Amino acid sequence: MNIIRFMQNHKIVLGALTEDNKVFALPQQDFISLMKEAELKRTEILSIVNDCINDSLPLDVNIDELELVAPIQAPEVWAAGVTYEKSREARNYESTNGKLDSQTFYDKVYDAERPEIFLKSTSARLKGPNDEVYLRSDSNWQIPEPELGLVISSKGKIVGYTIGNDMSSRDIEGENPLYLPQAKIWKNSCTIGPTIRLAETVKDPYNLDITCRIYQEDKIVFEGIANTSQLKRKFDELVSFLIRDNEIFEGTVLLTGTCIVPPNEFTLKNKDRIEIEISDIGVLSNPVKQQVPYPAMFSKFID
Ligand code: DO4
Ligand code: MG
Repeated sequence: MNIIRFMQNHKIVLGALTEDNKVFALPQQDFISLMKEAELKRTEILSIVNDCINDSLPLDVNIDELELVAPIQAPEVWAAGVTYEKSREARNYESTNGKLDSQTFYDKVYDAERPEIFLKSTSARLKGPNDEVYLRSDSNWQIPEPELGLVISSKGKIVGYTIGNDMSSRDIEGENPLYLPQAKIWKNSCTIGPTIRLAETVKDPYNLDITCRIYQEDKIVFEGIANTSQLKRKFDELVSFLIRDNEIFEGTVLLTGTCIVPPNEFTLKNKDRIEIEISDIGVLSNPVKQQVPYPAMFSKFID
């Protein structure tokens, strides 16, 4: 069972998408209301959704015709890093210009007990399916990071899975790891969607296929495939570090790191299109837009 949000008569409607692709409108305002209702009734979200569906008829629409928006207005999106070997290799390459001769911060964090976790986005910044992702004007090396996202409760319970794009600037991060917030957060640098797969309906979250395709003028210029079985850590382990001595809000999303990195010579371009597919969740598609250079009045601060 997947949860979606879609536009209907200029309003956002919460919906359920069943295994046989039927769409039902749900009475709850949003996914967070559904989470709170389940907690209050001490039941699972799936059982509330099933009760609603059993009492109604599917909409006379095809899922492909719906205008989907981000399935949850997550108060915050956090992200884990260097959780896959592939990410460690890429980080080492960009921070040493490919001339690796000693252990890096990335090697250390890959093996350390404490994972890397950083704030990626907030509700007001977060974008969804088909929204544009932007390219920074002060970076020449930018890539999408296709990641499985965990939807969690304020107590850290994993209630669902979604797809996230952790857009990243490799040259800014590679120059100095202290630039991480600028390499990760800018306008339209994080999208999630198109659905939330309810945790109760995922057989094995450590066996989900992740595919990333990048199109230039409708031709595939990059395709990468991975599986969550390659993850170095456990999802509960990542969540336990996120919630440790922290205040986490209902419906927070935690991205679990990337295991697909385009070749080192690749950078995204204006008008590219990124597709990230995860089995049982769907395809998150976003066009790419180059940000205009920084206003001239501030250019004296930039080379
Ligand atoms: O250390 C930088 C971030 C790594 C990251 O975002 C990832 O591995 O997905
Ligand atoms: Mg990432």
